[in-house]
Amino acid sequence: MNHDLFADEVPCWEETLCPGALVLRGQALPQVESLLAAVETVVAAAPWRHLITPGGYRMSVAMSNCGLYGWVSDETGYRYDAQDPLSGRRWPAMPEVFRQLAREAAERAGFKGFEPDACLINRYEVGARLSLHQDKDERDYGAPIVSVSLGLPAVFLFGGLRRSDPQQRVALAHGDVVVWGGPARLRYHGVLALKAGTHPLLGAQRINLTFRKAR
Ligand code: MD3
Ligand code: FE
Repeated sequence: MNHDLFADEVPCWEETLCPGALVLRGQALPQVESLLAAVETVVAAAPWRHLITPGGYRMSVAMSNCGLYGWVSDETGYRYDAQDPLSGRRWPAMPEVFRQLAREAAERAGFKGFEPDACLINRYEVGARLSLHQDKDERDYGAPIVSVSLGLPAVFLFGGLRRSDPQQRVALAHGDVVVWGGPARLRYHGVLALKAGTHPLLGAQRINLTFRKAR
């Protein structure tokens, strides 16, 4: 763990969880207000919805997307789609503040020139969880995924390359940014059920942004 204080970077604590997984504690804090305003703009056009898994279950996490592609799930499977199935229209454009934050975080982790074409926005209300999974619907595993946590803290489960590998638990708090790439890119991960609480800006919820290169 080291404390970085370069003139052109947001000061924050860097923690390496494992090779390829870098936590930037508080990296998003200076942009939180613009990020939340941008989330509101996106969900005004592409409202929160609970997707159905191919197995027929309703996800407890509500989702929306912005950018060229959005991650969707239904009875037929998971995919990235250029259209929002609710409206039949393209997803809202990726806000500039999203793009900037993702690019800067990726660069700090050694992925220069990260240009995400998809941002999945997850909303957790109390009790919502994300079971253990891999993110493997993207074309190029050479590109990292950048995640931004806002609102109530969550316990993140970080496993290995096999579902049965042991998992570490990592607390992710408001403003934390994580870059997952290289050897961490295909690790299993999930989020434990969100505990009750009240965040001063977001109330009883957690919002997570994940930036991806889908195509
Ligand atoms: C590790 N979201 O949207 S972000 C997801 O907090 C997802 O909403 C969680 O997992 C959330 O797919 C976790 C952290 C994350 C995202 C992608 C990863 C961790 C990852 C990809 C590979 C390894
Ligand atoms: Fe994931």
